[in-house]
Amino acid sequence: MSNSSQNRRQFLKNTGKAGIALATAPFISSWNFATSEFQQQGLPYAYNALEPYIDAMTMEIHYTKHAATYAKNLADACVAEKVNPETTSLPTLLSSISKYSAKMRNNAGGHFNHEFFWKIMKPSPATSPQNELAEAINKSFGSYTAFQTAFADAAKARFGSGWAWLIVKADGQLAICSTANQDNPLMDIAEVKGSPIIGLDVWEHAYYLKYQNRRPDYINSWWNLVNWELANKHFLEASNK
Ligand code: MN3
Repeated sequence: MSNSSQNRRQFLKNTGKAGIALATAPFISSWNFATSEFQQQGLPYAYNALEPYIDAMTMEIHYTKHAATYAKNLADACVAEKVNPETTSLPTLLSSISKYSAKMRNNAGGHFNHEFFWKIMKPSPATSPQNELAEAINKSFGSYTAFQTAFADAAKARFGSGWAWLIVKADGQLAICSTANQDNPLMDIAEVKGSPIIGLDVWEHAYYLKYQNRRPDYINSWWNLVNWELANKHFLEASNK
């Protein structure tokens, strides 16, 4: 048995004890979503695991109320609009979201975005981008610091509720963008399209209890949580490396 599968088995055993279900596959592996990925997956860490940067109460409400509601409403919309999760992948649905209702758009986006968000954070991650992604960030933005500034600017400038993203575009280039509400760069209606590498929720529900109106402080803290190992996997998959 390989080390990683041993670690995974041990992790599943541990999280099983804690009563937490865990997604069984890397999140965007081949962009091939199983039926279950239309449903809310377990958080891969405890509500308080991202302290002090994101507080436990925010995580609990965000996961059990906000995100759970997107998943439930997505299921309802799939029934009403005859989308079969057994034959359609979530990214495929997002890529033709303009053909569906606002309810489908908001909740398919909301569900995808939050599942992505939980996994792109982890306690005590690497402190900067890794390997191929680090190289690509330096090439595209000059340095990690310059990238952080540009990403934070996009997150701060998103008026109202939405998300900031680092994506790989179809031409293989990295880009920073932001989307309103629960839209994302996989949607055919997105202004800037591409595959998400990292994404930050800048809805007030994601930070208000701890940071109130100080969105820039939340953004600044968030760098302490970015799962750069997973971000690099997203980058390699999205750019076919
Ligand atoms: Mn949210």
